Amino acid sequence: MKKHAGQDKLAWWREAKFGLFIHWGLYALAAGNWKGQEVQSVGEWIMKRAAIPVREYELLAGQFNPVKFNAKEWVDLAVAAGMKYIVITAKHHDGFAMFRSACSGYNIVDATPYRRDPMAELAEACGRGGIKLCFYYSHFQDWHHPDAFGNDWDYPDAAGKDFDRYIREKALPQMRELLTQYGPIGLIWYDTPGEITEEQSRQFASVIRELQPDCLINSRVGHGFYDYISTGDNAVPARVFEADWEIPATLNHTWGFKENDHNWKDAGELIRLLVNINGKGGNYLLNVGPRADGTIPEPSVRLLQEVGRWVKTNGEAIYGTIAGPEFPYELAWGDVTHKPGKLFLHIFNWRAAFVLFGLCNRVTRAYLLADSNTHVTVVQHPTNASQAMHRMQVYLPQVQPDPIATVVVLEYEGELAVDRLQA
Ligand code: JFZ
Repeated sequence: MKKHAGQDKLAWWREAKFGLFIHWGLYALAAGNWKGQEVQSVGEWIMKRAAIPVREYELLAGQFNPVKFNAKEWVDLAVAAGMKYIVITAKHHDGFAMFRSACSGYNIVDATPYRRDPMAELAEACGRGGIKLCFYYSHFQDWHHPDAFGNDWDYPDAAGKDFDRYIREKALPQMRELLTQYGPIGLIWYDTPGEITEEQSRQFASVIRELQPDCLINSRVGHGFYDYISTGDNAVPARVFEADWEIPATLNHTWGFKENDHNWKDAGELIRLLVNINGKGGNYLLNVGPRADGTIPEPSVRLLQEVGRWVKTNGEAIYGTIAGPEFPYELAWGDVTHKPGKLFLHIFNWRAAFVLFGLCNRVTRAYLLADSNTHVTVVQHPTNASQAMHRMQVYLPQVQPDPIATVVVLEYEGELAVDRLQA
């Protein structure tokens, strides 16, 4: 249950609909392999899955030198994709801070030959590019700290752990650093709350409320201290979900870079997901896993650019859309997004004509979003004795204008009303 009433501060996030997730840390050096063996897990979990001792994993820091990292290129890619915010792993479960941290020497500035703070550079580039910078912070799991949760191979004595000491000495001080060193932060993305207590979750929320009251908090903070809901990873709600929600999702199977993960989705699939998620009321937070040298794998770059080309043309049907409606029958031709006064029909499976059941409102104008001169004919049939439901015939050009998805705009009168199936 949500305990903070999010009002206007959610406005930018509701408008955004599409964000870039970045999982980047020491695990990118391992790239999914340990001692010549591929480790069967997502890349950022390699330390735990291979039970790598802290003293051994720490050695990665000495080799981490992302000399090709260029904050502007990453931000430009997010902009090209049509994304409005970036959420980057400031600290993942491995406990390594990818930012300047005075309270733990286990950070990119003090422990690597790179000696620079990529978060400062990203904050600057995001400011210029009009992108909201946001941080992922693993608050419950920290496999490096002896008192935190998750590392039972170096620190097997669960009873001897003092989780509050970890919170006091590392987690909350680092949250203060993240909330004071980089200007305004759009949101904090906490993760895997596990057995965290209500009081501990409250502390992780309070530090944000105190230092940056406009900064949003995702539901993985635990115990309801959130502004919006994170769904399961890659888990798309089956139906329209009238809430503020966001889905974290991958382009392949891993979050952190894995050199052998070539399970790329294609651009059409990603655009379908974006439209489907937005249509159900959610934001799509789509991940890239940069390499240890600071470059983003080429397939990820290409996919995001392809998606972005489509979003650029069809952005009106993405940004600021709201949940629903649900029509009485499945839409064999595609999917729908919605704004008050406008329905956007995304035609993925082209046909020159189809019937949309259930729309009660009178349509005043119908056209293609990419080309408002292309008129679309609609013929509406209200209910009568032989027809229990409103029905509308839609006539499209013979040839599909956009090979991925063509958007038909239906401008309608009044409050949206849709028939339901009746028993
Ligand atoms: C977590 C992390 O453990 C993972 O490494 C990655 O950062 C991902 C975004 O989040 O993994 C989860 C957390 C929650 C669910 C699944 C994976 N879940 O609720 O389905």
